[in-house]
Amino acid sequence: MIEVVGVPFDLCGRLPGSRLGPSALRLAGLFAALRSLGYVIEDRGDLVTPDVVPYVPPPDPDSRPDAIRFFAESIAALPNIKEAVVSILGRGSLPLVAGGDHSLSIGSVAGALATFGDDLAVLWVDAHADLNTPSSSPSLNMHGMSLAALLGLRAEDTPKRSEQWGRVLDLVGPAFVRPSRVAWFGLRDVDYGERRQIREMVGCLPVTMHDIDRRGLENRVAALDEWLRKAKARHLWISFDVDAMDPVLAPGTGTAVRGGLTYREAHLLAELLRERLDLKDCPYRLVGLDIVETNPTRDVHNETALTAVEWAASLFGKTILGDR
Ligand SMILES: [Mn+2]
Repeated sequence: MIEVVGVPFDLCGRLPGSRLGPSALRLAGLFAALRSLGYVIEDRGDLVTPDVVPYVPPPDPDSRPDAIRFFAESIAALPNIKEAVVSILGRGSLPLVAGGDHSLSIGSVAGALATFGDDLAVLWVDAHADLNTPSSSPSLNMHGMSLAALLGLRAEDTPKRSEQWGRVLDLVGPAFVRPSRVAWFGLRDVDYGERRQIREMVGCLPVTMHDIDRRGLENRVAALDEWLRKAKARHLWISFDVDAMDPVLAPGTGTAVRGGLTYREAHLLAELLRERLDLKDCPYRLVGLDIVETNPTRDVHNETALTAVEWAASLFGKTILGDR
């Protein structure tokens, strides 16, 4: 059974609009797609609704605020997301968390950590590494800090930002994701501080677009599978940021970067992951999925949500000849 929870929260993204993402995914036929594969799927509704529309000021390179943007709203929303995931996992169901900006994954994956401890591997399908801390983040938007929070990364910072970051880490812990249990797929826009961080993370697996171009997608999924087996975590959480896909295919997102996964690459990734998950000897199982950063205000005819729904269908077992 799959339980869908919508998180229409977008205050920690670059642009407002992904608060409409859960509705866009529902309207794109998420439920029909998964039901047709034989799953029982329940809609748990939407969790939090921001009651403000943020003013996004033009970037000012000379002044950086001494606080995480929309910290109060975020720190109020995250425990609800975490609790929802804990209770869905407690019922033995698979949570599908529909966002919303990527900061929600701090809450969703924290729910998995609370349930499975650090016996958890995380696959971050994203153009970005999301490894900034408040001290390295140029924008102070928390959607670029989610993995840093889940890893429990500490950083030297101003007293105010340190206090805020400490509260985020308190919400995630005591168990954090181990650096050797993080993989990315589709990376192509990585900040300076994040590159350094990745180099320090012994055992992690960053699969960049360069790697995919060079070695081939099937080869990189095989490497991912091998890595997952070595990482020895029995539970896998996939966090799917729609900006992993090329903006030609998925324009409806706030941080589009050219050169992403094509339609066929994205689907092959999902299908190959499903093939491996279905193997009798597969030592890990899929325990949860985020689909984040779908922003209908940037989209054309809801294409991005439609593509994300089709991607999820492939991940949950849809094949062309449908022999299951
Ligand atoms: Mn992201």
